[in-house]
Amino acid sequence: MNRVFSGVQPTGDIHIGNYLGAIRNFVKLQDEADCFFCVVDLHAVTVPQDPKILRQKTLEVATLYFAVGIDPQKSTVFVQSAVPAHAELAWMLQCITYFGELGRMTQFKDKSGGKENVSVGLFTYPTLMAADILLYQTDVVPVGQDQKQHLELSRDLAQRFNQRYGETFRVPEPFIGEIGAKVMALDDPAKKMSKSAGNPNNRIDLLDDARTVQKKIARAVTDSGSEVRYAPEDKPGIANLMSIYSSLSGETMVQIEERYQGKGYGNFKGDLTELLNAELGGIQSRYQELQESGKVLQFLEEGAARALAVAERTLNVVKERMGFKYF
Ligand code: ATP
Ligand code: LTN
Repeated sequence: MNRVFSGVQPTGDIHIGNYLGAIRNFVKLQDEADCFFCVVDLHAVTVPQDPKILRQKTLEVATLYFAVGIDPQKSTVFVQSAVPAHAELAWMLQCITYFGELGRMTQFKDKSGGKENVSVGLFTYPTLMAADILLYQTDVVPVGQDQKQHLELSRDLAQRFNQRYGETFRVPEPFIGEIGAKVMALDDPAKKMSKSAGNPNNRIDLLDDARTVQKKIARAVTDSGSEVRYAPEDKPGIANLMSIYSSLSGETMVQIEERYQGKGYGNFKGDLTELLNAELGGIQSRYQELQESGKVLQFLEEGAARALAVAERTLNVVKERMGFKYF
């Protein structure tokens, strides 16, 4: 059985980009693979965090994992900081990661650009991500398009380590869906939908209520004209909304174009709002139930124990290979 690993940071609010690009694929994969899904709180502290809010957000992401349909019986769901092997392997991998390699990471350039006092952790962030993945001898990593470069680094580090110290890590493959892999911002279709963007109107959060969704979609940037036509170059705003529509309804772009022929943007936006609210409504009621059940911490504790056992196995081999094994 294939091993799957992925992670989401407990920063900001989880939005439909995270859902359609990554988390929804987690749910599909759990029936065919041995899945590990992590809330990567060590990654979150690469930029300043309030400890109380970090803890609250970590539990929120974990609860959302279960609310979207990740089953704690089928998948191992855990918090990264509960498994010390992640930080330990990250150090070892940092020592085979080149400065130049990390300097080329576009996410680092975007997130550090124009800022003073950028942490070293933000720079080495992709190496910690490689440690997450390699510890579990992962075959497949479901992520959005923006993580492709980080995945390449994970593959390079696995191969480099194997060459220097002998076969130790499986070399992971990315799994990037065709539709939804890059959901763009509602207020600016040239940028990706993002948790850390200042304007909350850039995104639809999984926990947004129906009225907020309606307002955000009504305000979403469209293009001149009124034709619902898929033309990412000429009409990036409407193309982005059509991608979201298609991800939710399963219809192709041609089918959507036919359905809205002669009907204009207003009609299309109304139906998209309904589709979104139907999907989010189900997630939100399961979220509520999970919160009330008080079971999330227990699931996470069981998950951490399972993850720890697998991670320790790999870490022991790494230590042996590197000359760190004495007893
Ligand atoms: P930030 O924008 O603050 O960096 P983020 O929204 O990218 O945060 P992450 O926790 O970094 O959130 O990402 C979680 C998962 O969601 C990753 O697999 C990432 O590739 C995916 N993802 C993030 N944004 C999008 C998007 N706009 N479209 C599709 N997938 C996305
Ligand atoms: N960097 C990722 C989050 C992440 C991740 C991982 C994803 C951390 N570790 C391991 C897949 C596998 C992001 O979405 N920004």
